[in-house]
Amino acid sequence: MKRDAVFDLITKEESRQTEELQMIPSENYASADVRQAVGSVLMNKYAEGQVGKRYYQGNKNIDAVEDLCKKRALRLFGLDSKIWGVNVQALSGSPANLAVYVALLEPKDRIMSMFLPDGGHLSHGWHLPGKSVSFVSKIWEVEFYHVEPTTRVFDYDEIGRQAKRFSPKLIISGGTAYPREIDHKRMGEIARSVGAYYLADIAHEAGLVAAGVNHSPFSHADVVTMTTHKTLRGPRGAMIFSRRNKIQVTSNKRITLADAIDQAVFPGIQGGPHEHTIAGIAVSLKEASTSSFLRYAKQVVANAKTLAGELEKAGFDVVTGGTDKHLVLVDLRSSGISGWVAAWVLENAGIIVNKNTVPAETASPFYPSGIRLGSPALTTRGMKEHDMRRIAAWMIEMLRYSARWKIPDGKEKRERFMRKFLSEVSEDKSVADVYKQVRSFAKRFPTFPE
Ligand code: DSN
Repeated sequence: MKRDAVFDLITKEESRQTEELQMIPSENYASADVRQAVGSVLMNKYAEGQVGKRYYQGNKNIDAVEDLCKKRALRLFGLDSKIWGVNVQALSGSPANLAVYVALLEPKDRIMSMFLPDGGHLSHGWHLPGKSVSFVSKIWEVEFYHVEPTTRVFDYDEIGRQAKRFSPKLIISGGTAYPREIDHKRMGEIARSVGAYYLADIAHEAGLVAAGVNHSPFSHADVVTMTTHKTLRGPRGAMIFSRRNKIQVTSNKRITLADAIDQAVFPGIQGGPHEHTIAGIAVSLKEASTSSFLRYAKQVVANAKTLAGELEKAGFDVVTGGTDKHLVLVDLRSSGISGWVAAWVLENAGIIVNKNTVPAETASPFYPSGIRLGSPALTTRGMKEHDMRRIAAWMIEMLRYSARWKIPDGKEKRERFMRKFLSEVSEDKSVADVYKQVRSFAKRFPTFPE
């Protein structure tokens, strides 16, 4: 029988992931063990409910897997199970955050979160003036805090003053494109000073926090959410840590935050959990507790700092002048380059980054002014600082090449430009030359950790 076309496409994607440089900071390579767990027979089972309290029969092995995952999660982050609970059933980061809002807030309550172009996340209630983009902003009243315009880092005194004026019930930190560490101590103090809960969303930094390379939010937050597939290097999934030692009082009941979160995930917003994913998370949590993961996490930061340094030396505007973690944001406006153009030129050269909005963004999210890049996946392949310098040199060459392409105004002109640009870039000799070098370089590094 002819092989299903899907498997040919998977083989092609395996080659792409091997031959190109994956530099999207939220992506990584999961190990063969993680992938084996996720592809296992656990996917055949329904398991609504909690460990030991399921609605369907036949869950003794599933219970053991989920229990192991929860214990490993608490151990990895050094948490006492009397003080912290963890839910590992949320399907990914956005449902995890939604479950937190459902658990802690009443409709119309106020949320204060990071402004998206300053590095925030859609699921923190993104909306435009008069237009709700994330559904979260239809249910809850969301106000954003901003970076200080010159330094492009947060001014915590100003966030504190804003919290006093706005009086939110929930303050959220974290996002996708803020290259500096969040001061969780200050955020926790601000939240307590106005009687708000503090949610630290460490989706991006989870692996760095687990390894102790970035600061832990746990002493300062009421709830911590994270995805499991970015720096933590597991399968696509999420975990919600919340306090058992904090009681939530609603009109007719008193329950711990941890119980409120469990109920919000199921039956609040989800049905059966994906136990095959939970098994993959459990495997990755064990991997993340090893000394080799600690070395990995340190190298992720060293590599990202090298990339930032090289780009800055070449005259590019690296937002905040560097990074404390795994990601680098480059504002291309002063170089006269569009983020959309740069991302496509780099893709044609085998370097995969994403176009991104930047602080004080003036363009649309589809044609934004910056690019975002990072080191987690390259570091998994064993690359070090000298490799980053080589990659940065290719990037700089391609960014300089990108400067010749200017996106015109007007829909029709723009569509004509896009067709011409994509066709010419795919045939350009200098781009093809870099692609050839990148491909032979990338193939020297194994993609998936042993
Ligand atoms: N899409 C993720 C990222 O790239 O940062 C966040 O959800």
